[in-house]
Amino acid sequence: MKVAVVGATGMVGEVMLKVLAERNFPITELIPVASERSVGKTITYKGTDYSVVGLETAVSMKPEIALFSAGGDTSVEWAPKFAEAGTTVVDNSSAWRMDPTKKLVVPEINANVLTKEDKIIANPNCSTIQLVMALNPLHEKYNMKRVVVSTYQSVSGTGVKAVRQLENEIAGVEGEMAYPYPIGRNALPHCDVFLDNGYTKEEMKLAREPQKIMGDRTFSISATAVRIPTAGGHSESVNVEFENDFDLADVRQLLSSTPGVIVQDDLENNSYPMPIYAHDKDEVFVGRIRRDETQPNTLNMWIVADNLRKGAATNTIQIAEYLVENNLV
Ligand code: A2P
Ligand code: 11C
Repeated sequence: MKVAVVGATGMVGEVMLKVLAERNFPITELIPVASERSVGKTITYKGTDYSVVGLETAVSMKPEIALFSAGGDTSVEWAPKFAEAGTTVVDNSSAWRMDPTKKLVVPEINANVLTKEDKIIANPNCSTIQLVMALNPLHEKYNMKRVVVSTYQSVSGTGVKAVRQLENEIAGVEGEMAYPYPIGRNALPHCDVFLDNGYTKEEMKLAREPQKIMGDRTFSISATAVRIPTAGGHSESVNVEFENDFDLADVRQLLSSTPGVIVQDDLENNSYPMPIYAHDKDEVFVGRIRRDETQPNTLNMWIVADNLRKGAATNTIQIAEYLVENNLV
């Protein structure tokens, strides 16, 4: 496969290259793509040097697959141009996710919706992916009615400028600010932009994307998204009310047997998911699984995953792997 990575010099793009190499994705030619500022820079992949090219050049090279993570504006403008040239685009931005003509995919849940005709495929938001990985098997058995989720999101979700802001604050040096306030020793109830309904765009992604991925609008999700000074992954406190009652041992068993999910829930040994352990891993970690004692059929749990891996690069590449394995490109 001739594969373009659009945004190859960015935070997610770099992880994409790492994950492609680790998983031995069948690449015959790699096309690293970035903005005009980076054209000519060298990217090393599996010991071979590749020159970064611009978008126009990349389209003309007609890759079979283009993995996009260069922001929504780049996706809106350029994904259709690649698609017209016959390339299948897997896009990590929010540009196409809620477009009814585009599929929104977490391979463990709904890869079977993909066909050869899908030329632009959307990768969900990072905090959505880890949430649905844990909710889907439980919903299939107990039928969810309502979910309340509060997130504790890593600065890496904002990008390199935010990671630098945190590093500068820790080092006590002045620098460019990615957020309107300090992030060290702080918590900002503000991820992405505020919308007219008083929620942030990130919170509305969490409310809407799961319904599309799981192909079900019978449940509702209410979200509060918070940025905290961590760098390794996103965490989520999740309260789920089901139609049917559940058995806690069965919940643990269901989650443990779900591919891509690891239950880490041994209180005697202080074992629970944390970003420092989820960092650099592809799995979604679930712990603190317990009954909500204030309401029937309701569960509390804590979900952690590396937002740049399963939340972005790994999920995108799993979609590409599915396309290749099923002759859809
Ligand atoms: P560049 O490094 O040349 O700016 P991050 O999210 O970590 O900031 O990374 C964004 C990625 O998207 C980078 O690889 C960046 O390239 C790329 N990018 C940003 N704007 C454009 C654009 N207009 N055209 C192509 N690539 C872009
Ligand atoms: C964050 N979820 O952590 C964001 C990053 O819609 O793909 C990814 C934004 C998106 O702030």
